[in-house]
This record gives sequence, C-alpha cells and structure tokens, in this order.
Amino acid sequence: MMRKRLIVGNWKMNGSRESLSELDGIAAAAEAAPEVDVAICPPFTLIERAAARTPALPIGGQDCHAGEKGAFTGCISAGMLVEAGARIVIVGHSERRAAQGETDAQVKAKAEAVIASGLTAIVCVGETEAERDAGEAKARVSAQLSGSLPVAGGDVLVVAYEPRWAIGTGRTPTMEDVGAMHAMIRAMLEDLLGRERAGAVRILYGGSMTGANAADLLAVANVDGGLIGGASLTAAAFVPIIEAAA
Ligand code: 3PY
Repeated sequence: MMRKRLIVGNWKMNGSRESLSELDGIAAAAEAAPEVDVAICPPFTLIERAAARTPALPIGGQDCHAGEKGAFTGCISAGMLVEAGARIVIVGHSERRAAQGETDAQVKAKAEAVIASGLTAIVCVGETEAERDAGEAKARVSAQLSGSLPVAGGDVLVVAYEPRWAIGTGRTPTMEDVGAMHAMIRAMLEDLLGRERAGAVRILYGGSMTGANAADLLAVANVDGGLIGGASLTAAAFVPIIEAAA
C-alpha cells in the first residue's frame, strides 16, 4: 500500500511566541509539497497561537494525559488539545519514558485517549544504547510495540522508531539497521492489527534526522517519514527535510 510521507517536527521544550515566525516558511514549504504531510508539535503554550497563525499546517501536542479531566495537576487531556487546535499528539517519546518513567501501558492508554478524541497518535518506540550493544534492540522494540499500541489502528495511528542513543546526539544507525528495524515493525503491525489496518500505519524514523541525511533515511524501505527534533526548530533547517521527502 502506498503511504503518504509524514514529516513531523518535535520542538520539545523550545520555542517562544517570537519563534512562531518560523512556521511561515515551514507552512509555505508544506504547501509547495502537497505529496507530503507536514506537522509541528510545539510546547503546549504555543499550540493555539501556532494553529491560528498557519491554519493549513497541522499542529500537535508532545504528550497528553490518558484521562478526560480530573485532579491531575499539571496535566493536559487530549480533549484540551483538540480545543487548542491540535490535530496530532506524540505519546511515549523516549525522553518521557526515561525522565517521567512512562510505561508501555500508560503510553497505550494515552494513545487510546488521543484516538478517541479524534486526533492522530504518534506512538514512539526505541532501544537504548546498552540494549543495542547487548543484541536486544529488536526484542525491546517489539515488547514496546505490543505493550504500547492502541487497539484502534489505521491512518489515525503512526509509529515512530527512535533509537534513544541517536536522539539529539548527531549519531544515526546504519541504513541497514534502520531498514531491519522498520521491516520488523511493519511485520509486527501486520500481526497485531491485521494486514489492511497495518498497511495504513506510517512508520517514522526519528533521531538526528537532518537535511543532510533525510534523503538517505527516507529511501530505506518502510521508512514513511521522520520525527525531527533540533532540525525542526527553524525553517532553514526543516524545509530541506520536507523537500527531501517530496
Ligand atoms: C530527535 O530527533 O531528537 C527526536 O527526539 C525527535 O523526536
């Protein structure tokens, strides 16, 4: 099945009202590349302004709570993200799994809340350097997938493979390693969701993707796009990645 490429910028805890001007160049590049889906996930506080500034560019959240409302100080629900104008939500990013101790079960509950709210969920998986060195990368990623994937699938579900040791480090795995992991994820999706629903799920690569390596990474079989950290913060760095995907 042909899947439309998806390029998502994850601003993490970066950006200000002033930096929303970067969205103008990003939205223009996205408009010039209708064969690619492009989205930006800024911090929560910028979502509403970002969505209003560039209405054609989907804006997303970087996390949400699994519940609808309640006594959860500091948390934001998927429904609140909808109200702010978000269309997608990243869940289970490795920085949250590591720093907030998020478990596969919590990630799955969040992804289900995202989809139930009518948004697209990007579920992140990926091994640590120690797990890769011990030859456990595939086992780790397959355990995360079976534990974190929501029951609903198809085009409202995206999986992002982000080897933790490649995030923000400038290091990337070999193209063979990326291809082997994406092929395993695709096969697991077919097992877990059935061939038809799995066929609509895009698998993104994340971890130090830049304008310099995007074309090579996107040429690997089963790499349907990218989840990009640092290189999504400016139009100058992000637009070449959109162009590489077009
Ligand atoms: C990175 O590339 O640094 C990411 O973590 C994208 O989410």
